[in-house]
Amino acid sequence: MWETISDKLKDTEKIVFVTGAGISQESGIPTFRGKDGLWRKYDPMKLATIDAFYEDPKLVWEWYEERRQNILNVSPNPGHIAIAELEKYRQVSVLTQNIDGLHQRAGSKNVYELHGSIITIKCTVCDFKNKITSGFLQLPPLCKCGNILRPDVVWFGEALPQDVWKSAMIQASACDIMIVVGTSLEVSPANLLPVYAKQNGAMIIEVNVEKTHMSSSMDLSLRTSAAKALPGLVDIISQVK
Ligand code: BJW
Ligand code: ZN
Repeated sequence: MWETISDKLKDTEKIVFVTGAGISQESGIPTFRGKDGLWRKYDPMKLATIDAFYEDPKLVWEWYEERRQNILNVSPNPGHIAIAELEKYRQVSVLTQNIDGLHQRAGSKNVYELHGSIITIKCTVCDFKNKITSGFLQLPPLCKCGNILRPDVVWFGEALPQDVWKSAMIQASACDIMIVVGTSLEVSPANLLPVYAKQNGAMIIEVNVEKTHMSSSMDLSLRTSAAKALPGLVDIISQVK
């Protein structure tokens, strides 16, 4: 199998990774859907919409604070590290739906956070936006303008940050290979990125422990975990030329 891949990987310069919760699962961060997924335990409509936030900002903040603490206590795994390593050999961009910052902590430079970041806050009213540097004395925290601060993440029904989304579409449409890692591809518009890549003739490889509804459109599906598959895959890509 590796021989077939390496043959196809010759002459590929621009590599785009599209990543989802599955890549951070082996770091100890739960995914959303599937067996131990967050949405099995919690109702997304009560935690991940702006209406839910205004209904009970303290509850939503407590949930994000608990997740933020967990995220700060875990480390990037060999999957994140392999992607960062590939930057030494190829032009690499990471289009991630994750808000955990683990790609950046692994050393990746070109990371586009499609759904925002759990380590950033923004005001619900004014333009204030900043990194969270410590815990909060009260939840919900308040902005200097007196209004409620919120996590800088994208909830259901909200638009993705337009500059990030525009760049992501450009990267997806211009890559030679797209490697789709650990995402169910259930959530739009991020799940359009492989479609843009395919339309522009890129080879698409999926790394996922389970089949997704787009698996049949992939050029190759590696049915294994990100931390197991990516170091080997990246090794092959960096060696062929
Ligand atoms: C492994 C592994 C291992 C496990 N190794 N693999 C009907 C009603 C209302 C809305 C809609 C609707 N129909 C469509 C919509 C749009 C909606 C949507 O797509 N909903 C679907 C669920 C149906 N999308 C939106 O609302 C988006 N906005 C939008 O469309 O705006 C339109 C607009 C335009 C202009 C103006 C205004 C509006 C926004 C989507 C935001 C998603 N937000 C969340 C929460 C972010 C913050 C937070 O983390 O709390 O983002 S939801 C959640 O899902 C999170 C994720 O980023 C996202 C994707 O999940 P992901 O990463 O794919 O994770 P999983 O769990 O689904 O999959 C994990 C995969 O990994 C699995 O396949 C496993 O097998 C695999 N895996 N371990 C490799 N070790
Ligand atoms: Zn404000």
